[in-house]
Amino acid sequence: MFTARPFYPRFQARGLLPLFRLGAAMGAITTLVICLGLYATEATAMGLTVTPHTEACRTTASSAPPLAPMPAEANQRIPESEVVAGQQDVAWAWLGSPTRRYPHGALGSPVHAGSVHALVKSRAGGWEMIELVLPLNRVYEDRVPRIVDLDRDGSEEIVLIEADALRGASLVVLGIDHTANVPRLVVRARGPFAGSTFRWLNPVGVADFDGDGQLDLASVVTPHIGGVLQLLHYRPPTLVPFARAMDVSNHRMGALEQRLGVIVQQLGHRPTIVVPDMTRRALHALRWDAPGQWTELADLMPLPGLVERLIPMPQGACATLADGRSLQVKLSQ
Ligand SMILES: [Ca+2]
Ligand SMILES: [Ca+2]
Repeated sequence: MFTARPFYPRFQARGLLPLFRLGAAMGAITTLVICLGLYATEATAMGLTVTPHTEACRTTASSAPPLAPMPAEANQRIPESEVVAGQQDVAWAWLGSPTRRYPHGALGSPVHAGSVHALVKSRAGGWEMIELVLPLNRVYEDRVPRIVDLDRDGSEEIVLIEADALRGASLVVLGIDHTANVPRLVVRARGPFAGSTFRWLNPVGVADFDGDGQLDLASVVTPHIGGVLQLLHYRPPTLVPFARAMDVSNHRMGALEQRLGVIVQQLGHRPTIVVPDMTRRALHALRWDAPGQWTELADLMPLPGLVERLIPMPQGACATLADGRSLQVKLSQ
């Protein structure tokens, strides 16, 4: 068994649920203890517990040293974007070539990336800086390259949001091609486009959601206007959607923060996705069972404020609310 991976490995570096089978959650007793408007003690829905957290949510930094020093060129990355370190054959990856040619402010700025760059290990064992430059009708509408070995062949892939001037955003997986003398960044697989100009999507992470032994991707399509949680198989040259669920959002329009959904892996169970509903005032805990069948492990869990960020914690997540409060979210089954 492998562990579900959030997309940020080292850095920082309703009502309408027609496809859901509410499973064990139906009929569960929800206890909310709210004192004087404060979320004083504990709120419990079946399988999901939310408690105040005394500390600010923090990501756990990797203790592993970088594979190679960060190149100076990474300082030329687009504003407010991340340089991300890999663990196998991608030492670093970052977004470059800032451009305003796709003036969409989903991430708070109309400046997006016209290229992606990576320091990768060559077949000879040295480190090579490589890049992929997009055509003029495309940008990376993203701020963080996600490095993950999706097919577990020892070579890492890079997952990005690429936006087309007419068809909107799609999820794209880049890989390192070694068939030439020097390594090249190439597109390995692409998911469906969101549909039209300025339609966006935001990835959640990777895990084996259907239990076939292969890693899959999870993404929320159009998180600002009726988000749809989509699960996709990695089947180069395509990312093939195989499940969808409504009433979710993992991004606030205009926010730089893209981390608003976590994947919880529990022994003996398929991965569970904890993600806000469209209002971002409640959390879903969703596990895919079979075509057309989801289990919602908890009743929709109300929160005492708008959630702005969800980052992984053991068996759950740390949630940051818009007013700065932190909550500990735990899945108990
Ligand atoms: Ca790979
Ligand atoms: Ca799978």
